[in-house]
Amino acid sequence: MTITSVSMTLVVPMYNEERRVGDCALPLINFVENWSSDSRLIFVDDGSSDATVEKLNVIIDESGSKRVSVLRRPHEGKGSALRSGLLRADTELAGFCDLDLATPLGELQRLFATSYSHDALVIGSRSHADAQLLRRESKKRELAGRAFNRFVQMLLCPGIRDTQCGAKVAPSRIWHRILLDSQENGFAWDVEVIAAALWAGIRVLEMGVRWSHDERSKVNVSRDGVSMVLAVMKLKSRQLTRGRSRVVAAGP
Ligand SMILES: Nc1nc2c(ncn2[C@@H]2O[C@H](COP(=O)(O)OP(=O)(O)O)[C@@H](O)[C@H]2O)c(=O)[nH]1
Ligand SMILES: [Mg+2]
Repeated sequence: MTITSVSMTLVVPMYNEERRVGDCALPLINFVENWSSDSRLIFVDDGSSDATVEKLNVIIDESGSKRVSVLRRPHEGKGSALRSGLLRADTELAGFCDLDLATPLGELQRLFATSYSHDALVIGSRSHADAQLLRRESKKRELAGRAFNRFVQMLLCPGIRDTQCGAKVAPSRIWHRILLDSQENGFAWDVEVIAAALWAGIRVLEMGVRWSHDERSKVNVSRDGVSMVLAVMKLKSRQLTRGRSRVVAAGP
């Protein structure tokens, strides 16, 4: 059996991507076309104010694919976009990747295969010994990423060395379970879902991937870094509150 005979949903978040969508949409469509016939590709547009959706619709029409949908939503953030896409998955497996294909599609396929064979949330990692960084981020971004990870490991996700790589896969059943309680709309959403999985006793596997940074990133280290740190603190306080109610519910 090959992994592509399994059904999957691939979610791709987009925000003002008119410059990149032309290069990346067709490889994504072709990738999903190669999987079982009930597989789906969902582009979630997070209220782009440029021509992202118009350009994407032309590419989808030209491809002739019947597996692709575009979900348009008001601008709320990457986490909110991913949650709404993944909650629509009714296939065996579901996952997401960044539009710029920073994690190549071959690597994504490995994540799908491992998730299926291990019934786990499988997360791509740039900090695992097996990772291969083809084009690295700037020193400043790498340092900020490392500091953020130390903080996240201390508070919520011990042992997870990279929560932020934009490629994660799980059986849809697992996504539905860990997204039940999800509230984080921004870039800290990845931390929220990993922490929720660990909390629920779901297996989380970190897999080194080949990865390539695209300079046209929209993530701003200073602006987004501060809001991510604040979001992680909020997640921790929610977890502490839930921990207390768990103890009370268990009773003496
Ligand atoms: N829904 C949503 N997606 C976003 C937002 N910002 C970035 N993205 C998407 O998230 C993915 C990664 O963004 P990118 O700018 O490459 O950031 P990087 O993580 O620094 O490489 C791409 O698919 C973007 O379109 C946002 O505010 N909302
Ligand atoms: Mg990128």
